[in-house]
Amino acid sequence: SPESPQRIALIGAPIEVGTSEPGALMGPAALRTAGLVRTLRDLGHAVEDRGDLAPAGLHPGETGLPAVAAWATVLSEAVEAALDAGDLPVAAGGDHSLSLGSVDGAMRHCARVGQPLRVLWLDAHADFNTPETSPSGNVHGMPLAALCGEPGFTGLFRQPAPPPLDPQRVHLFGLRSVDAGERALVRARRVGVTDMRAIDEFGVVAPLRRVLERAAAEGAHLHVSLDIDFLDPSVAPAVGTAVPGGATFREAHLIMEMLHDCALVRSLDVVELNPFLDERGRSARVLVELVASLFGRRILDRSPTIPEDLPTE
Ligand code: 4U7
Ligand code: MN
Ligand code: MN
Ligand code: MN
Repeated sequence: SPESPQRIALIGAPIEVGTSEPGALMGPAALRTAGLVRTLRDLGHAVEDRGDLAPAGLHPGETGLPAVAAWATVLSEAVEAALDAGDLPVAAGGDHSLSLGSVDGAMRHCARVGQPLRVLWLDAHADFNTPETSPSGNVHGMPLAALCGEPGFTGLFRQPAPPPLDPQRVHLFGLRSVDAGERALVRARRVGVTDMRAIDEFGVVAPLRRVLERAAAEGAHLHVSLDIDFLDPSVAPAVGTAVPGGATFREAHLIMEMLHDCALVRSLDVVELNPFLDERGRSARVLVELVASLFGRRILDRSPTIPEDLPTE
């Protein structure tokens, strides 16, 4: 059992209006089938599966910004309510437009209790396109730009809306695919970035430690948004937008273990799993294993020891 059992609210958001590749709406079901709830309970947590959300009045097959806004609203309300009740919401997607709702909900909760919010975005992509810069028009490539108050997103959020997210409080981790327009925006807005080049050079530990130290220093609420394409596609093939050169299985686990140890994570998204593209449930299982590490699974029940008989200089 973990040092600190949590109350976890699992919120399914079978949303795929943000992508042109169908299949992501099966994500929550696949994560449940892979044992997400059981795994978290086995770690000693109290898990309440709230089932899948369904925006009222949204017709199946409805697309475009109104559909995205309907999802953002129900998810924002669910995440905010969970946080207000002291639960740790895990939003299971669904494509990454899901974060428009989950991060919005976290922003509202944090504004009310006066806690600073930081966002760790584990993703191959920056997801900082606007309708203007987007080469695809797919909203799952835009959530951070919308949350950070870039123009072109009117009508997306519940009103009255809190002030937009400060881009300097967002950290992109694992970045390796950026479009020309969003590249300029990421730089101009001074979004925090650890790209794959930096991970190749320094590993995941030093850059992540720096991010977590900043968050710890201000007692922040850390929201983690885990896009499955952060992982190398050889580890998790169930992705619509695969980019080679991603995080390895062990790099990803080490990140999750560090996130557990820092005890700052207060809300989580697990997004972009496309079970239609999976190989016998492999990617869904990898995601469940990663979430388990984030919630306290460790290889042994004690801290690692460095062998004493290591040769010394
Ligand atoms: B994901 C892309 F052009 N940048 O905007 C776009 F490469 O949530 C991909 O990170 C976005 O998976 C990927 O369409 C969105 C593209
Ligand atoms: Mn993404
Ligand atoms: Mn991505
Ligand atoms: Mn994707």
